[in-house]
Amino acid sequence: MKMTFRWFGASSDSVSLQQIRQIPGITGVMGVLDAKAAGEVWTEAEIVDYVSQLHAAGLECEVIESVNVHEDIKLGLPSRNRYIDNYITTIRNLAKYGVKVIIYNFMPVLDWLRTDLARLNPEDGSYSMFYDDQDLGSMTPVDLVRRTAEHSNGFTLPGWEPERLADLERVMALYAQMDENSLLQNFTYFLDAIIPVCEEVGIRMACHPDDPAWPIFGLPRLAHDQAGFDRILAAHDSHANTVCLCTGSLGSNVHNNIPAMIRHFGQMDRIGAMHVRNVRHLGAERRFCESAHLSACGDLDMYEIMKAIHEVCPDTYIRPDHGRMIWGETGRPGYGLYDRALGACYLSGLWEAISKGH
Ligand code: CS2
Ligand code: MN
Repeated sequence: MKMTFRWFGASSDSVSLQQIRQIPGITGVMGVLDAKAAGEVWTEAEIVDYVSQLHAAGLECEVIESVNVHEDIKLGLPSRNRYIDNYITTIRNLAKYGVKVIIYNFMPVLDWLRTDLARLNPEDGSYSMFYDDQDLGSMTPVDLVRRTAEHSNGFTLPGWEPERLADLERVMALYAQMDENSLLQNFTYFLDAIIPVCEEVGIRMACHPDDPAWPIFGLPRLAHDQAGFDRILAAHDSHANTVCLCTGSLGSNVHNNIPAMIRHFGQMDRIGAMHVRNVRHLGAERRFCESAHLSACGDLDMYEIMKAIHEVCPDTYIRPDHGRMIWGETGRPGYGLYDRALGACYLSGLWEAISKGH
């Protein structure tokens, strides 16, 4: 297992590389060129610049999260071929500098989404991200995007880049006629083009689940349960076509059994990376908040999760995912330092206990 931490780059993150390096057990970063719009080539010069900052800080950069997929690829528009060519160039460039895994998602229009980015937990004064399907029902996508941008403390959230959202209504309309099967066809077209290149250069693509783990705003979504990921993996059967198994995203849906999913995809050798965090279900089925990482704080059994990873994919990359805001920290929602650092140490502790108990 390699314990890593997400980092958005010197000008886009409130956390420094030195702070990350000082978290016990962290050996690398899941990195990104944050300024890049979906569809643009990541040049070698830009990659070298980024990776060498990490190396100078004593951190590895074997995982990138994310190279975002241009909307025209998901929509299957004729212009997709140009963006797929660019994606392939980026894959080749990243492979030259030691990258082994690229995390991405294939969610139409929106990346992960919450109805409240900073909900007070009255019992301890911390703030968590929160989702309630009933609240979502009373908002339009434009309302939601506006609220998200207003409450992001000046940061652009991953996948919520302004250029993608400026023409939100137009893009939403393009999906109006699209069902899951057509989206899967477009996904397959993309995988058929990129996966052979990944095999050639030694990169694994890891698809991140839909978050929350169900369809929203009537958009087709494919990646929120075991059957959905089975279809994605079968769409182009290759060792390079893998899952980024995010426990908190999949765990938002009470019907997903996370340790069982880890065993299922791990035994197939199709887990490219893990995001490990907890979630607390709040009574109604589609209502939850992000809790601290400990099993006792949420509804996922983190010991069982780490045990399943230990059993079926012990060499995978792991990172703590979203943290709460604690100790007065302000920063990019979900991506402060303190709670994620606590999460990383807790996960490393579980790992040590599991390893020694074997
Ligand atoms: C991340 C996602 O912050 C998160 O929850 O897990 O933004 C993830 O990076 C993307 O969906 C992957 O493309
Ligand atoms: Mn995640």
